[in-house]
Amino acid sequence: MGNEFTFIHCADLHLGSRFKGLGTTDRALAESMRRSVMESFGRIVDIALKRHADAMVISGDIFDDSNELPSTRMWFSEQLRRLGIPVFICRGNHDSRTSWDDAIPYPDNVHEFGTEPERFPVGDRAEVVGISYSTPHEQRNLAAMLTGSPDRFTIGCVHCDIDSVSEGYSYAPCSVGDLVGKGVDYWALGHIHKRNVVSSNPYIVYPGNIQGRSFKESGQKGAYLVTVASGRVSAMEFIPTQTYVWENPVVDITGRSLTDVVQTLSRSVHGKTVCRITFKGSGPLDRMLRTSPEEVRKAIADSTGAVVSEMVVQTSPEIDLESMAGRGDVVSSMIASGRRIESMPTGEIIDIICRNRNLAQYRDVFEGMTEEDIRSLVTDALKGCIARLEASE
Ligand SMILES: [Mn+2]
Repeated sequence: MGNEFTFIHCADLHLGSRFKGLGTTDRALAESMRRSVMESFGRIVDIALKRHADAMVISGDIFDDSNELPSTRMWFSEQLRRLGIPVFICRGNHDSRTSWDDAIPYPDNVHEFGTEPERFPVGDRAEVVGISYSTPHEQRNLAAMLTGSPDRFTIGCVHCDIDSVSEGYSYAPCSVGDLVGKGVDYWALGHIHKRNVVSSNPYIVYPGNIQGRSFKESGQKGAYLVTVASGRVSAMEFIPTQTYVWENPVVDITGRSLTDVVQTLSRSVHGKTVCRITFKGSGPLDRMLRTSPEEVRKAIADSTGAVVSEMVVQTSPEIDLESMAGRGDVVSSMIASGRRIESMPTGEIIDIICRNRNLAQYRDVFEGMTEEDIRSLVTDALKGCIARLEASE
């Protein structure tokens, strides 16, 4: 090994995941989703080979519990054999012991950490220290049990829950303080599915899982390629490898046609995106969203190529003050008060606005506005009040 050394860090593969939350009746899509997790890991292996990585570190949750079948372990094992370089694995809370563990061994290039700290050299200037879960609900502070050698670049491989970024499953709990000053240069962590470089001195990294499986796991997913030169991290590159990206776009329909909305969405979603779209605001599109949502869904899907898995409609109809004014209810008296304020001299309107203490400090701003703008502020406020009132009914 030369002066430079590179390794791939990934975690939370959850091979075998079944996407229970996906609301689709499309069987081909469901099957393609199921394959996506393995595809993503296959791409990570491809990248490691193409970029000539010297090692791979996989920080736990290789399998997805009961979804692990002998065939899944066999497939994983074959991928590691294809990879050929040293691979370091620790077990996490989802890696239950199975009766076929021993019958389907990993190839010789793989080192799986035991339930007490272990240390493996990589070349003559680097090492990997690590430890595996001894039980799914591990309560030991595993990270605190690991230390690095001062004369080597040390990678710490552990599946643990740092309290400050926890997603609520506090297995192998620890704090950032447990990881600093331990002689470990790069903490290759797993457990938190959201990608997060918690610190860069030392490096404390959660690469996130490798394929989103629900709307909670949105955005790009993949692995880090880390380059070490002269005993320090000299480059870190996140490489997305997912097949599907889950996204939660929010669209405001106010003053916009379906074509406008589709155009806006096509900037953020595309083929291989699974999206849950939340519609907000008020306008004519509200009616279509409520009476023929399938048409809206189809227009978006056809134009962007995305899988529109869910649509959350939080819109209200367009406020037509003219027709509402004659209803003889609370809304029409609200409109009457609004109209009264609108017809006042602008100075008096500003006085009314500035009765609100937070707004009073912006009196200069209001006084600098044109008469037309001041009056439309009143109209907008009125429409906003009515929209909220109508939505709450
Ligand atoms: Mn996990």
